[in-house]
Amino acid sequence: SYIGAAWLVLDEATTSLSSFAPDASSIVSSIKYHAEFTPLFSPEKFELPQAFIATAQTVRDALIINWNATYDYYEKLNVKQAYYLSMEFLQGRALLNAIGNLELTGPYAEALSQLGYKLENVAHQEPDAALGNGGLGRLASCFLDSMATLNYPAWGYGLRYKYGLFKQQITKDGQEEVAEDWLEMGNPWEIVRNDVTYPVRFYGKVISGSDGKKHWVGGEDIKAVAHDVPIPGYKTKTTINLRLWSTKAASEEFDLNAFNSGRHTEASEALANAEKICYVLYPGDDSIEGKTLRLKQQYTLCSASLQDIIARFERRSGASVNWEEFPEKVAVQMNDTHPTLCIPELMRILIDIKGLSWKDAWNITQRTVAYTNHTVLPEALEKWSMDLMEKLLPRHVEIIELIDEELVRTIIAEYGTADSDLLEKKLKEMRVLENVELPAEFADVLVKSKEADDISSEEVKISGEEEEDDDGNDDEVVIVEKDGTDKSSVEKKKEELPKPVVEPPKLVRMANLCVVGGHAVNGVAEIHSEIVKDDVFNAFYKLWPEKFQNKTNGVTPRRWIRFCNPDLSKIITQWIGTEDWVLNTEKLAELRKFADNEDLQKQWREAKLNNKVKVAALIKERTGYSVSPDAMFDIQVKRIHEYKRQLLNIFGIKGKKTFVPRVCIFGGKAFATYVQAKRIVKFITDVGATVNHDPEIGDLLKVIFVPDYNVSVAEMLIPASELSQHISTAGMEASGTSNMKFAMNGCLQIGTLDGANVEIREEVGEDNFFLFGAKAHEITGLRKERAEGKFVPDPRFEEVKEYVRSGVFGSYNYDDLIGSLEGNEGFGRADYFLVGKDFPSYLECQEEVDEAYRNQKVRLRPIKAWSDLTYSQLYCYHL
Ligand code: HBZ
Repeated sequence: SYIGAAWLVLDEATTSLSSFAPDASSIVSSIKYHAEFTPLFSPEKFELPQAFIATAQTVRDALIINWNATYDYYEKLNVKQAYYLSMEFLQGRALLNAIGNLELTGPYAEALSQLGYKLENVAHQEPDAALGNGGLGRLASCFLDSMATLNYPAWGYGLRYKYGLFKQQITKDGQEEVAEDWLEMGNPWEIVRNDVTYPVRFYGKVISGSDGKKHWVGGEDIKAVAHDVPIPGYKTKTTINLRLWSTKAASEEFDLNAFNSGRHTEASEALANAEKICYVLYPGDDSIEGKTLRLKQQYTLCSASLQDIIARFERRSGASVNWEEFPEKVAVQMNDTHPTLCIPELMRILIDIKGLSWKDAWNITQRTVAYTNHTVLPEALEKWSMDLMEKLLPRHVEIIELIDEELVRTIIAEYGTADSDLLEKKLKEMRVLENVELPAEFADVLVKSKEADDISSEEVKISGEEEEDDDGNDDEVVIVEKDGTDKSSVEKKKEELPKPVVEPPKLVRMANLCVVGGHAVNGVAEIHSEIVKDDVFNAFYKLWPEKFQNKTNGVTPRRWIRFCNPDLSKIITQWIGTEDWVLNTEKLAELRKFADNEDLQKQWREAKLNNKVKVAALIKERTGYSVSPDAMFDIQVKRIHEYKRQLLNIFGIKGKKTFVPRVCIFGGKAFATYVQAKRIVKFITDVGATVNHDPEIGDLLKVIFVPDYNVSVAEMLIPASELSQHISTAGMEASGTSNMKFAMNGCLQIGTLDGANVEIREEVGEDNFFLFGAKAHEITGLRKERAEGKFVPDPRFEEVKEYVRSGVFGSYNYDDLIGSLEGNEGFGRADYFLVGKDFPSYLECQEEVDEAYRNQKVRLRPIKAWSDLTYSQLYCYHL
């Protein structure tokens, strides 16, 4: 390890920082003070929205005391700091979490009641900070909570998007997206740092100076402005920082002359251009403008954060800056490939600005940077067009070309030139640049590999994009975008037109750059990390096995049990006899000895029922449907994606023969341009609309789609869950994190052997995990079998499809949805995710679930379902 003892766990922080323990009456005074003197609304009114803002401002005061003290402490000790760079932080609400971590929930509840309000109602005023899509973003937020709680000197860096993840509305046409203006009422948590700004440059050109240095000149400069969000740890004074950048025009961009002569829009164009970089979380990037904007976002995050980190390092170094020591003071963790530009940016700053040699800069960069992978789908690994990158970031492309060149040298040194086929294969697999000719110096040795390169055009797609359909119709073909989000686009095939000869696009493979440029690569669950080594990055693993690690995901037990499920938390604390489990989830195992205790079982069921009653009210409010809290609450909430197989779940409801009363709850957002995912949403809501009104079915079955699933909705649903579904095609889900949250809340799971399900099953025991489906190592063979026409679908699967086709669920044409589950490789998606294959074993497994639910007393011992996958074990990068 490069890290050694430079990492400090600041235990001392818990004792050396100042204390802040106000009582209810002083909280009342400060709420009144903020309502009057720092209002974001009219100070004359004090209704719920004002109560929330003023309350949050008082909490922020408390956080600022600890936040400043924590920072001073790091500064004094000049500790090594970890920086988690992420394009996404899915924070959710902050109020209850903050006062919970500060152990001030009681006094705050009391203070608000003196002012005539219930804490819960005030807390519900807060909009979710949804600066993320799903698991990856929520993980970043959980990680910050855990780092603060464990007293690790760490910071998060991200972007302050004006609009978070869209609000999902369900209409008769399915999902509709509406802008989420989460900042509409102001953000009481952030500290706007007009004193912390950095220039960020785009475009321009590179010139070689007479000093032998490269200079990146011209182009356009914008300014990144820091917004700090204090992140408190639990039962510690450590309060770390989440620094989010917004963008502004560099000073003096406002053209007063243009404005005065009436050209108002033109005058402020530069301002608007700069600000729009941080407008939306994930700009649609089907257009070149959208792609440019996304790349600008990524570079803004990397450039501003690194300038800030470097400035801090220089300041703490005092008079003598020793760059060799940089990796002893700084760890940069890249959350997926989105912050990959950190690598060329750090190189650029070290070489062009600080004057270091390439060799020294490369050594420092590699020792500083590490990469977490969150996906194994090859087509989901980000690739950027070199043409676009060359225009936007010309100096970075030069650096990337040199990194690629060094890598080519390493590969040649490793594999020699004797076996040219092998060498070619390795180069093709490992190079950072794709479809780019090798530099001239390698031409002699590699004539053959060059030829192979010319014909290579690895299209990034899941299904046969250009293949002929069976029926020759002008069918839609779904293509998964190359950067791998769930935003497949739909393209009409243009048949009969002669195909123009197109040069394959020159691309930068960001994941390869991460593996080459960093010292550690981690997967997010055991099985995933194995796939990373054996498959996705196998060539790199063979070259540098020491770089590859596993860090199974985790979740913060504060937000995900202690605060979201107070009833259950009380029971746990009562039986274990201490609340230590909130910090050390291993302790939950102690509950197991009381598993069969009648009193505990009774208390447990009551707490669950209480939570179910609350969810029934939520469902009524959001959908108008009434559900019975006595039925089994069966939940699948996650982004809508074909690989997560919401279709298997909804088809399975029809396929099953026996039935215990169930409320089947779905929730999740489909990426705005992912047509197939949106069809799935429409289908689920159509099934609900039919089933839920059928008097013969009554309380035996309800199918609910909870609109606008987000962190706050998850905090309500998870405590009320009895069965949760984690049913992705094996090998596809990197880890999953909601599976852990459900397990922690005493919910049983049905799932495949995928992601962290594998570890959860080991933990909770086979009896408490309903396992079905093909295993990861079988998937390739099964797809091949299918392509060869050898797959014979189960009649029950055929029956369900027929039923859907018959039009019972309304007039919408479901041919495209069902088409995706049919055929062999020659037709559409050919059930790429093997819904049909796993259908029979899923049904059988669901029968077992029903059986277990019926005999609840014997089989459902929720205590056994606790996960003690501890957070500390999960997330200590580099320790
Ligand atoms: O990251 C998720 C994985 O699907 C899930 O299995 C894992 O538990 C979680 C945390 O490790 N991945 C994502 O959420 N990915 C994205 O949201 C994403 C966003 C932008 C992209 C690509 C992926 O360009």
